[in-house]
Amino acid sequence: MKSNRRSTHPAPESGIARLVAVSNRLPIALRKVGGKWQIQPGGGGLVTAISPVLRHRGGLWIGWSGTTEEVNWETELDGASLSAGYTLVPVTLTHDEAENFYLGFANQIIWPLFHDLQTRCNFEPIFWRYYLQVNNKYASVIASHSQPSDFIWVHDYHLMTIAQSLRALGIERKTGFFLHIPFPPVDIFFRLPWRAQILQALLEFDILGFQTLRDRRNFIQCLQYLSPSLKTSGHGAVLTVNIAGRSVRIGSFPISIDFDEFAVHSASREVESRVRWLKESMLGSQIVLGVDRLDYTKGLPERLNAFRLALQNHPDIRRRLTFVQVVVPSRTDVLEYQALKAEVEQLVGEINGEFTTAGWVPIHYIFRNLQRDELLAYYRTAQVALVTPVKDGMNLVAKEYCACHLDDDGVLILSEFAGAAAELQRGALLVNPYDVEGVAQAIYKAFSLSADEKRARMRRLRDSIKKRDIYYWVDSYLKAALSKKLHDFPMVEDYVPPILLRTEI
Ligand code: GDG
Repeated sequence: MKSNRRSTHPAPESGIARLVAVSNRLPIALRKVGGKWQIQPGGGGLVTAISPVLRHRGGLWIGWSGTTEEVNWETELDGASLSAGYTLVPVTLTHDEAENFYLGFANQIIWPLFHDLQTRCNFEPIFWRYYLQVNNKYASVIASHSQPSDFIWVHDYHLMTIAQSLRALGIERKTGFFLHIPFPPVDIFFRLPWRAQILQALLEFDILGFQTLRDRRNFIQCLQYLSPSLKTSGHGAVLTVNIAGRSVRIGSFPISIDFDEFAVHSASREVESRVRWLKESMLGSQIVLGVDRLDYTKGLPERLNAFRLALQNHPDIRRRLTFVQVVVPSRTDVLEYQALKAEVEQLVGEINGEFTTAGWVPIHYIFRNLQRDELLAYYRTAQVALVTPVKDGMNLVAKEYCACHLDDDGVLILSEFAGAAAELQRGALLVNPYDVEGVAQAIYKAFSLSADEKRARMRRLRDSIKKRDIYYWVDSYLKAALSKKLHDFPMVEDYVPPILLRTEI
């Protein structure tokens, strides 16, 4: 790997580490329109979570731009760095790497396996070789753009072997890993042909973070299966394991949202006017809302079948409830996702065909990325949110919905298999997403709850999300990793991200 320039931006204060976030994708989306690249802010939970943390703190974000085409990064990403408030450093991937590492190992093996859907896995050996190759590539970029005092915070399942790659390069850095998706139980994880290599590679990080105690427990059980004498010490959210002469901290850090920002933005004039318009156009019908990326983990067909059953079993809710399902396009070039889209659209068509009457269409299906104001207006207007993934690391939509319910109204129906259920079980109506009858009953129950009970539940939900917001998440992770808090990474007054650092691999 060659790099023609090295980072010139110093750590904000000597002895205080900068944050270097590393993830599969940079927090932007590049799209070619009429032969020119356009940059848009990226979507997804990770971007929502990390951007406020790096902004104006002199941090770096290292990741892939999402394209394998030639791009003049110096002109394209510099502007993006400026508007992001921190420096973006691209990792370039070849077509074969994107195919075998990203679409292959990450999306055809780890994603389904870690969501307990092992029958969807394609354990193709070549994928593994590319996974290691691309992780090595990221490690080389980290090596040339970071300093020994930096804290390298690696995100998610695409990059589980980076710490091992850094060590192989002889680079000593303090490293942390956070897994945004679930960690599966031992009997599922052990189907992975490279299970021992992945566990060993993860243990090269100084700290490993999981979304919930369930995920942390699954991970430790996998370690103990391979190494039965392994002992953990400590108690509470963060444990320590001593293995092969190293001490690794293993914690549970439920990710969250910028609660106050959602609350303030959802009360803005723009959102208010959209809320009024939505209410008028619903003609008195209440909204049940689903917002999901197009993904088979989100339980979309099961949810639609449950709504159909609710309409069949409870004719009194017809015309009085309208299900608005927002599906955000994702991985639409993958056959499996095209099949899921077709299945969802067929179900929507069938249900609408069966129940539509003059002036009322039971399901409003939106297949596109909504503008933020529009999304927040839906959150605010919906009387019920239906968040029923078959498995989910956390699910930020559940938390965002509650943050926007300023009047403490609204009911959250939440899958017990979403990581968020651990924190939100006292206020939400918990359901098993596979139990279509149970979800249908929950929809009816949400519709029939008294105003007092709705308010009491929503207050509980909002209190708990506000108390443990995104800043609490970052602080708890950094405290466990470095005995520091977010504020120990000082805000840099008038910070302007430096010229983008071009990397040649
Ligand atoms: C992964 C894990 C974990 C959705 N539709 C629109 C839109 N969104 C935003 C939401 C939310 C984000 O996308 C989705 O976050 P989730 O957490 O629900 O799901 P994943 O993308 O699968 O995220 C997940 C997360 O990482 C964080 O650790 O919770 O379990 O799978 O922020 O607001 N945003 C806009 N328009 C839309 O139409 N603007």
